[in-house]
Amino acid sequence: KYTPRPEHRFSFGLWTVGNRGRDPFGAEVRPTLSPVEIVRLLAEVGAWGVNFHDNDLVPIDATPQERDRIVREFRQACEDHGIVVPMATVNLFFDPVFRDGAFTSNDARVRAYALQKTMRAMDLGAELGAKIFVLWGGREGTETDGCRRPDEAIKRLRDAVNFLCEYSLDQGYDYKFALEAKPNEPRADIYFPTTGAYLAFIETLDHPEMVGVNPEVAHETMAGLNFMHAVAQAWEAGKLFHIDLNDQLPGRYDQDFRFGSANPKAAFWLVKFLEDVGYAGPRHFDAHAYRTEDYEGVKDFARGCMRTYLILKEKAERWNADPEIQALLAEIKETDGEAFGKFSKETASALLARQFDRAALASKGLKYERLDQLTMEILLGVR
Ligand code: GLT
Ligand code: MN
Ligand code: MN
Ligand code: MN
Repeated sequence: KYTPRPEHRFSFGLWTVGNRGRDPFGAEVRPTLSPVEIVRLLAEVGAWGVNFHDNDLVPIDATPQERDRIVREFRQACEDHGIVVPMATVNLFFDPVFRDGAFTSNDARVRAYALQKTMRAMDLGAELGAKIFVLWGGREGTETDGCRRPDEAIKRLRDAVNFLCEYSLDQGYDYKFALEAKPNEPRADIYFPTTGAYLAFIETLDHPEMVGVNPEVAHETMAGLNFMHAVAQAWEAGKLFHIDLNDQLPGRYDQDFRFGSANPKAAFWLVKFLEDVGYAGPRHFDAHAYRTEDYEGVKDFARGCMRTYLILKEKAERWNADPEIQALLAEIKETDGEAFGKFSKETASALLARQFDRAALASKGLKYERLDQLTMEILLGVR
């Protein structure tokens, strides 16, 4: 019953299950898996899709011949195992050339190289069927703000995204771009620290309809924010093009934990939101296994992400069908009639003349304690 199926649209990046457990204080603990081996692993655990950065698949120094062979073998593996490629992205953070940014670098040659690398990554993704292109500007930020004015960085990013939208149209790729925010790490401060910042930026682009967001649980949580609220704003704006699911405790380093493992209640509200509104895009797990694990443990990790999602989805159905919860919601809704309607001279003067019994309005208990306890009892498995 909690078995992942293709219609659940669960995807993983090559860099997630392929993560070798290196951290700033220690070396890799797991051997390299080739992209083909990763596809096999994903099929074994029941995933639907695989995503990649250009260099997760094709090394940065590969020859054109090597590139073609790698792509051929990868495509074959995907076909053999029934795995699709919903999303592709570009690595603009690992190579030292990007140490002070890619699209926002002060060096015009670095900005040009970043754009070239991204166009090639778009070619690669399109060749394998990707329709979503994620841009995460991990190095677009600062340690010292002496280096450039942040508004200059914003203009440079706008120029780059505008160029890439035109390239996608010109090539007939039909990409939707999804911008991914993060407040810090690896830079001390990254530009566009939150999903909301990107939502405002998108409206200033030449083709806002082609660009949305890719919110990540960990990133909004690192900023101390309510992730589900950010997702809801993106959804309401028609901009939830992709989502990165994982988990994170606030105030820590970038943890990328198994989905639902740090704050299952927040994960519940998130799953309930996505399912209630009918989000139809990929459920991408941008997370990795603990450094204590071998590849059997990596499978436990990947299965756990999907299983927790499906358990929480079932809990959301249970919540929606619970008579006591529904009775409480109906009671809350009773006081939720039309507030003021559309503006007209008449509605405004009627509103100005209306009398309110503030004390009465403020005196009724809202029963949210009961509502939340019932939620907890569903989550804790006694209801
Ligand atoms: C990196 C980062 C993620 C981004 C990936 C896409 S790479 O792992 O931590 O949040 O989604 O570039
Ligand atoms: Mn991340
Ligand atoms: Mn991410
Ligand atoms: Mn992370």
